[in-house]
Amino acid sequence: MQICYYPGEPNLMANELVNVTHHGDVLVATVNNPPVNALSPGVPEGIEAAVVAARANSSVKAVVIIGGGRTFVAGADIKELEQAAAGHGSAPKLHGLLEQIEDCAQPVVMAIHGTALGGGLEVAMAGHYRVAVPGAQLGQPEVNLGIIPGAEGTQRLPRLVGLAAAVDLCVSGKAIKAEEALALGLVDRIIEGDLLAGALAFAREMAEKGGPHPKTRELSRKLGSPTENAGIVAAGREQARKTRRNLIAPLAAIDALEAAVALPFDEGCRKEREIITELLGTDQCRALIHAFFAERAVSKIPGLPKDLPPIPVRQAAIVGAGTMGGGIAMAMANAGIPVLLKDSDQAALDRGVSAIRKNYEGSVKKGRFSQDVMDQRMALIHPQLTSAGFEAADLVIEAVFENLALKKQIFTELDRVMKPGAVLATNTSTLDIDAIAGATSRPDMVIGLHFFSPAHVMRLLEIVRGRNTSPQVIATALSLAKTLRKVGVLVGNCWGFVGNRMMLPYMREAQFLAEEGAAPQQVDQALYDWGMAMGIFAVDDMGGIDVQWRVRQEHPEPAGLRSPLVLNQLYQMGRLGQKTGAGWYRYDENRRALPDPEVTALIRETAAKNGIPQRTISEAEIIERCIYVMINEGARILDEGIALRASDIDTVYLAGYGFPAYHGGPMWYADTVGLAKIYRRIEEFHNQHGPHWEPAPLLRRLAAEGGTFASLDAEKAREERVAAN
Ligand code: 3H9
Repeated sequence: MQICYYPGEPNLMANELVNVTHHGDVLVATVNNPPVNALSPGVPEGIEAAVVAARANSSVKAVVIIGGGRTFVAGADIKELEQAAAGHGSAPKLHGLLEQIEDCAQPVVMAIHGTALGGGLEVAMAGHYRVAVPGAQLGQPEVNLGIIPGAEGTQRLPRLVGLAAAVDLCVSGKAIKAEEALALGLVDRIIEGDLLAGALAFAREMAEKGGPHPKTRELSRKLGSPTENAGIVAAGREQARKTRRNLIAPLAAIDALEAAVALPFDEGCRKEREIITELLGTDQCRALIHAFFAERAVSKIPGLPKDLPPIPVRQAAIVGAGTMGGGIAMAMANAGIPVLLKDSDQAALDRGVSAIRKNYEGSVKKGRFSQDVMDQRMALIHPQLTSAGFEAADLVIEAVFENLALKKQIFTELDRVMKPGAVLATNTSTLDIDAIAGATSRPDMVIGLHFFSPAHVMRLLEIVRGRNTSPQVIATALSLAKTLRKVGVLVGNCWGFVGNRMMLPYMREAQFLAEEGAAPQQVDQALYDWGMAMGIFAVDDMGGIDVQWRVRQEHPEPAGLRSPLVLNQLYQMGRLGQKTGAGWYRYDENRRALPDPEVTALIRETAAKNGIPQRTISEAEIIERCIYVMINEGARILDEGIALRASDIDTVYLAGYGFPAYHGGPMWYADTVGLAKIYRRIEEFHNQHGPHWEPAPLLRRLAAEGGTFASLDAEKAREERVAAN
């Protein structure tokens, strides 16, 4: 293999990000920009130089463009887009590169493995042909970042796959496998075995066949008639409004795709450029880019050596086969980890196993996986009444109900049974990890693994570090989160950790709003319209009024602070939420929540008895009080070091609490509104509603300094870099 750097032709020189090699009469350009071969500055230039060189060299009969390392090109460099979204620069312009590729007289073959996403797929579509390994993933995920494909993707994609499939891909942002891409016409051949060898053979075959080779921009066969297209576009818009609620980008993507079928290619490209430029200036785009990097920042733990090897988890054990234990067992089995599922009560164990089976059967029925896969997963879960075999497990997760005395007793027993070096984890959602660790002789091996229900579905895993938890146990928990395809966020030990500690004041404030005159359904509608996945009263009914009641018994408001009044009465009336058919709402036979006049009357009576005046409350006040109360608690959590970064709090809320990603998470949203404004409102609420609105000291300081949570994160990151060097 000869490496050619084109000495003497500096303008055409491929660079260190793109290697050029000659394989006989085929020129191969290999993108080497780890980890994901993003189109960072230098990469488009490198590819273009390689193609220009090929075009000028008559001995080159074909070109193959391929990714080095684990993937083809996973898109534009999102750091560059982040800069553009912040007003520094513009979206990368790839038109020149794409034209060079498409106008090349020799066939240009894109050889895809790993992922061809966003700008990566856009580059690939400018090639005359695309080949891919089985399972390679192709997609236009730009809407997840608040933008649209902006490198002519909205113009080439419908020409290759038709408008309907293009709308589906651009609106959903989903990636499809090479096999589906082949069926759609996005890929020309699947290469089994060595990709480069297959791509070289394909390229020679195409060169032999002779040109002209298909230029995607000139294809029109799949563009459809105006009548057909009008129907597709209308249906797409309806779908986008339903499935991508409140998001601007999916609708904008449809506008650009509509231009592709209605306008000449160049005009369509101009329209696409206008749209992406506009989108890059939106709060939604900045928030979604923040959410992308926030999720990736959680695995960077200051002081935790990167090369610290996690303890391999080859065998797991779980204590408690209830909803949480069963869900965690499924999460383990889904990742291929054998798991012993213990419950000391035969009936509870049977119920747990049958719930797991039912759940898997549902997935098989829906076609999510085959009966074989279900059988394999079931075989990995070993229900049992004793701790037999626990001594061989590398990790045990206790998932019994929230009772400290019981948990301590279980940990004393686990300490006796588990082998040295095993990780002892608790799934507690509120209790003191150090108190639980104190029941063992090895507090360094104890950690909180707070899963969210349903544990095999929800992406968030709060990893709670105790006072003595060892770095290796933390590294193991972070690595386990990745294995389980979850977002593991390391948090400190306090009541409720990050998520539930912020949730409690949020629930409380919603109840105060109801007592002051906003109906539960009005509060819920305002929150839903703002973007929350569910209204808070509906959440309360789903989780169980008894659950919240118990939490409030164990964790009452400090003396002198206002406390919600109606919840106790619902509890006493046996209105425990969805499970009893009534809570804040009444539920019909289809579990549809209906406003209940009985609750309205109960709230009115309670307010009257307690001298709480009733008034009309605006949607804006509902949002401010519900969201700002979380932000205020988040600021305390950050100040106390319970969360490492404001962006970690955002990730907790985005991955586990149905917070809308286009608001970036509570702390990012606070920055967007402006901390001075938020602080002023909190002061007003403090004066109006009492001491539970005491502003957090960190919020006061940042508001006074004109700071933001994001700048605080950036400052910390800088200090950590300095400390690490
Ligand atoms: C686009 O293309 C716009 C175009 O239309 C052109 C407009 C003009 N850029 O996720 P991981 C980093 S928009 C920069 O943990 P995985 C990531 O931050 C883009 N950096 O790996 C992380 O860094 P660190 C469309 C990126 O194996 C590291 O790579 N494309 C980019 O679990 C590893 O990432 C997308 O939206 C990027 N494009 O998953 C794809 N991608 O180690 C976005 C990743 O410092 N990327 N990084 O924390 C992904 O979905 C996943 O990263 C991928 C790999 C599936 C590729």
